[in-house]
Amino acid sequence: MGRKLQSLVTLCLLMVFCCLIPQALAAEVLAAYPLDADLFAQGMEMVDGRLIFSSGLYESSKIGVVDLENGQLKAIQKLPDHVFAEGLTATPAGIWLISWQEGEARLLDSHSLAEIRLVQYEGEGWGICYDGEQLFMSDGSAWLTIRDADSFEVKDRLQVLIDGQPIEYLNELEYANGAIYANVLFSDIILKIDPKTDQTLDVIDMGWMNDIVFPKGAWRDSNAVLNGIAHIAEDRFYITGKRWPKVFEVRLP
Ligand SMILES: [Ca+2]
Repeated sequence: MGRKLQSLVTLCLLMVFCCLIPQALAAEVLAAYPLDADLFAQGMEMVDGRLIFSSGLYESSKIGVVDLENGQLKAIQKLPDHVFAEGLTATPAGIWLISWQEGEARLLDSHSLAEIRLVQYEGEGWGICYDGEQLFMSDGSAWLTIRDADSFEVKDRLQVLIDGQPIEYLNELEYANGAIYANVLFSDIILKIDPKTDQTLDVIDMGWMNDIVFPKGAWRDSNAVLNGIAHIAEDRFYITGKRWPKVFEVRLP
């Protein structure tokens, strides 16, 4: 199946599932903060009260802390020009930051964000999260690779399913309240996944946010898609996207 047809099938499956479950529209915006719209959101996570954010693209990839007062990234650590930064997640040893096609994962100091260690891995890197014991990493497919949080070695894989059907293009991830939240590229949807059963618990449709982020007439970059989930506490999360001018605090089911 071609890539376009695959994404169409994925989208149709998600839309059907959305219609079937009433809680699919239960997200609620609590607050909005400015964000530098040049940033290319790839990973976002709250670490010791700071919103850590990675921004992609070759020659301009970086990681830093979002200043919610002015939307600028501060305490920036730039990545080498050949690296396209992707997702990030914090572990007791430091913050893991992965890359798209370079096979490089960096362990960074949780405070300074300075590089501690570099490891190589096979395949693509899209999103990553940590459940307190192990890492879950997406690569654009329906599979999540489970990795050791210290060595980054592969331990296992799980395939994300809705009614037995694999859901591709899993992107930015976040672990919260016993579930993995996953952005799905080519959609406005966040999946809530049970890592123990591989099954999708909820499909959260965030498409209604498009009119809030980009009101009628507002310029929108062609790359501007939902891609950024960071758990704050309980059911509250920060949500953003690539080239979005705002970060939103929302409640997710
Ligand atoms: Ca995240």
